[in-house]
Amino acid sequence: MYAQALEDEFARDVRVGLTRAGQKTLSCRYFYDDVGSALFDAITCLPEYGLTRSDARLLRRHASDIVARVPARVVLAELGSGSGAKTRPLLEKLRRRQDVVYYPIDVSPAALEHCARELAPLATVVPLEANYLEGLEQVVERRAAGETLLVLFLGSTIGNFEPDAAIDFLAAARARLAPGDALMLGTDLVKPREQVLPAYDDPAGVTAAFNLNLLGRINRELDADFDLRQFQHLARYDAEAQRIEMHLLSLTGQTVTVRKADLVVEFLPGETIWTESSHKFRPEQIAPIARASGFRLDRQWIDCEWPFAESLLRAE
Ligand code: AVI
Repeated sequence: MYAQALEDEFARDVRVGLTRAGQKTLSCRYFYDDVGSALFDAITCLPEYGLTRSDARLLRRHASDIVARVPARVVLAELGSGSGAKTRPLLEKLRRRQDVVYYPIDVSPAALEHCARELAPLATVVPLEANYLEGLEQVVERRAAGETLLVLFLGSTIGNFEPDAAIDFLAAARARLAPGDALMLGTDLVKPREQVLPAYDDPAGVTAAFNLNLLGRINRELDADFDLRQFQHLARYDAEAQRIEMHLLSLTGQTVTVRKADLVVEFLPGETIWTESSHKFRPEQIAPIARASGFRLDRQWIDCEWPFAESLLRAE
C-alpha cells in the first residue's frame, strides 16, 4: 500500500477507536513503528518476559522432530518473521536434507533486511514486504508443483486477535493453502497471575514505554498533541477470559487534538484507552481452534519452564 493510503487508514482507525462509545480503543497493530519495534525487541530480552525465549527453546529442542514431520521438498514461509532468529534451527536441520527456500513476510523493511542478512547462508531467502495474508498469497503464487508449504506463525501473535478473529484469520490462511500443507502455531499458555502479569508490567518500564509509544506515534504521524506524561501504562490479567489487557490511563481530564484525523477528543480522569489483549491458551484448546479453521492438530510440543506450546497444524 502507498504511504498516503497507510496514513489514511491509520487516521481512520484512530478516529474510530477514540470516538467509540464506552471504552476507547487503539489497535495493537500500530505499536510497531521503528521505535515500537525496538522497544518490543527489548521486551523479548526482559527477564520477566519468558515468552520469546520459550518459543525459541521449543524450536531449538524439537527441530529434528519438526523437520521429520514435514514432507520432502518443503518450502518455509513465516508470518511476521522479524529478524527470523527463532527459525534458524529449523533451517539448519532442513538444509541437511534439501535446498531450502524461506519466505519471511513482514511489514518492516528493516526487519526483512536483517533477516535476509542473517539467514542467507542457510537458505534462499525471499523477503516479502507485505501483511500476513497478502504475503502468503505471494508465496502460494510462487509454489512449484510437488512442493509442500510449512507456514510459521510464532510468538503467540495469534493471542493478540480476539478469539473469533483468530479463527477467521487461521481459516483465511488455510484457504490459501493446499491439503497437506502445514502451519506451526506458537501459543503462550495460561500460567499463574504472578508469572504472567510482570511480563506485561516490568519494573524497568520497557512495556510501559512500548505502550505509551503508541501515543507518541500518533503525535508524530498524525500531528496530534498527546502529553505522554499525562497517561500511564496499565496491565491487568482477566483470568476468566484468559487474557492480559493493556490500557493507557488518563491521569487527568484533558483534551487532545489529532489534526490529521480531524479529531478533538476529551478524556476524563481515570478513563482508559484499551490498546492490546494478549490471550493465553490451554493446550487442549488448540485442537478445536485448528478444526474450526480447517486444520487438524498433528503434534504439539510444550515448554514447562515458561508454559508455551508449538502446535503443528495440518491443512485437511
Ligand atoms: C507480539 N505479541 C505476541 C506480544 C504479546 O505478548 O502479546 C506483544 C506484547 N505486548 C506487550 N508485551 C509484548
